[in-house]
Amino acid sequence: MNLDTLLHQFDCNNGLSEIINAICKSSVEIEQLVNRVFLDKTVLISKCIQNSSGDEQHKMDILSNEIMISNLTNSNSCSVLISEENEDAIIVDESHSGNYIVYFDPLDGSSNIDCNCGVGTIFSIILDNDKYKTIENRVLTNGNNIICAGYILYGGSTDMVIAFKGKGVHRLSFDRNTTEYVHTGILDITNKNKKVYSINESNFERWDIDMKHYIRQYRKQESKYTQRWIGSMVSDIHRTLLYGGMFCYPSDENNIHGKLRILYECFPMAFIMEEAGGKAIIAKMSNDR
Ligand code: AHM
Ligand code: MG
Repeated sequence: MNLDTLLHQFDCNNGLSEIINAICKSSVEIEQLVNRVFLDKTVLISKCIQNSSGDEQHKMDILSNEIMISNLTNSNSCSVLISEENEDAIIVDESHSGNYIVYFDPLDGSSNIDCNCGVGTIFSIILDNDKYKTIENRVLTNGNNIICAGYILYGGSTDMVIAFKGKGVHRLSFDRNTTEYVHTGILDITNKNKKVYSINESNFERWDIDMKHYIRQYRKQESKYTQRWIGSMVSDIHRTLLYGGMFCYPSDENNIHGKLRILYECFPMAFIMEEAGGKAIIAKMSNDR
């Protein structure tokens, strides 16, 4: 089954399938950049400026962001685009405007790209219900309004994982011969039982007492857990979905609000995890993050 058949099966209409196709098209273009990263190294991984989240931007981040914005705008299905790489929400011009707000991180994990580890594009989509309200009153305040979320992992192969509300999580793999995404499985974490915990344990001394206590349970010999940490969220979540286990990124003394961004990283991954039968929890939440 290819992507079009899947979208048809799920009655993705009113522009939703156009958005997903725009994200797929973007992923194919970003994939080509990722593949060339060492050949055009000086250009693609040159450091540029800090983005709105305070991270250093690579040229790759900027190009991936431009690709996403251009394809999503041309889908004629989005009213607002909210990117990790842009300070402000992008209001799509009336002539191209549609019914949905799309959130995305065009290239998560790009700080790892120099060592050829898997990086990814993360997205989530909500219906833009009331265009007469100001943008501040329309954006996502929790993950419950998400109708579709997913990621594309640019790894050994390029995989798209996509979740629709109430319809589970689907994995599609990019076939470079036919240049199509092909359905390669349904991801259900409930029957995956590898004992893996995934966390950047080098932050241990900076966690609060409860967090230290929680992780010590995994460390105990009798727990039989092993630890894995790629340091690229899309790769770490992908492994967790496929094998089971847990992933977390707690706040610490240096990152008092946590490192991961709630809109671009946490909400979409939590949505996917829950659709796959898993749990997503937030222990503490600051109002300003
Ligand atoms: P990025 O958006 O700048 O790429 O940062 C997010 C990434 C995640 O993919 C990953 O889980 C995390 O940063 C790893 O951070 P660290 O290596 O500092 O633990
Ligand atoms: Mg990111």
